Amino acid sequence: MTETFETPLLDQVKEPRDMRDFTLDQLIQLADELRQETISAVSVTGGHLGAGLGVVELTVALHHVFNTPEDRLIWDVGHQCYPHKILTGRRDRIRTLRQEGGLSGFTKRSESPYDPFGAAHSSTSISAGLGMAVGRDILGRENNVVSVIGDGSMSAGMAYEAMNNAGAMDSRQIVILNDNDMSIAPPVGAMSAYLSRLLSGRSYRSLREVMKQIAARLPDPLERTAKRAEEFARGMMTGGTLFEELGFYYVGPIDGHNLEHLIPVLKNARDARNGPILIHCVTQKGKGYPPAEAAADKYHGVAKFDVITGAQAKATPNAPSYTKVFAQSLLRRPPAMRRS
Ligand SMILES: Cc1ncc(C[n+]2csc(CCOP(=O)(O)OP(=O)(O)O)c2C)c(N)n1
Repeated sequence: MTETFETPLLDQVKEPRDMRDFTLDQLIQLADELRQETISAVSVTGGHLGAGLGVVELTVALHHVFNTPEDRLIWDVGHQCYPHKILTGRRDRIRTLRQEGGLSGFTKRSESPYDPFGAAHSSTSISAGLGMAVGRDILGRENNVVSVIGDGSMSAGMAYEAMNNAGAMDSRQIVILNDNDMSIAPPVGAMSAYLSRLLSGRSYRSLREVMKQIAARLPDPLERTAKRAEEFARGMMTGGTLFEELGFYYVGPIDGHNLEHLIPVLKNARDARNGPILIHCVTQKGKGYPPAEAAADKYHGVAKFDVITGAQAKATPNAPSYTKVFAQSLLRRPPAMRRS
């Protein structure tokens, strides 16, 4: 069974420029409509749901604040990009997700100029963003580069290789750490424990605190006042974060579902003129859809489902698994092609 819903604001957004002048109230309503549309689409296609629901507000805020596609927006893994696809000219095809001839379930460069980086592998977005930032600097351009990476993906080696280089090169780049305390399943390991400690030591920062913190990165003439603000803000912190030690300017944690907070923080990050910035956003995977919020895996990947009950379609009995078909197809290849 499906739910009917109205989407008067989403209907007006063919591309992100259509929402750049929206008021805060309109953006909040747009996020609600976008969430409904995402749930509705995935209920008929199946696919990744929880991650996309967790970044609905972030997606709205990013496309509102940044001049995409000129500003590059890179989604790590890309499995959370369905709301992004809906806002970037692909709403009419969103119910073809992952179908033959339809939209990809990940970001895909050939699909849209709003997808500057094709993904599916995790943990590559900071590295890709750094490459784009350095390229931009060489070409003397001004566009922003924003990478959104989850806490799960932040635990892989490539993210650290990228931060190692980003901190040293000091290129202007924004990284948003989307911390929902979930990977495909609940996360394990030292990084997850570290982020939990970071959060428990610092409740959400108030908007005022975060603005003071980030003001230090704004260009002159604000700089002198900002420097004092920075000292004030830093004095309240419990010590350097890992990200600061690696050369990032750390901002947060902030509530990634609160557009009133997200928008000014993103605007300030956009207008900051130097170095890499990491904005620590706290979100909830599956946000706004009770069956997803209640599920142990937060509906990371789902079959088609009933929107009202959340019940997922059962797998077709005896249907072969993807990996089995893949393995059998490899085995059917002539022996010469099997040698690597
Ligand atoms: C190199 C690589 N390893 C493993 C995976 C499987 N995988 C898909 S999503 C994901 C992590 C998801 O966690 P997170 O980055 O926190 O994003 P969230 O889904 O919570 O938004 C992983 C490990 C992958 N896509 N690529």
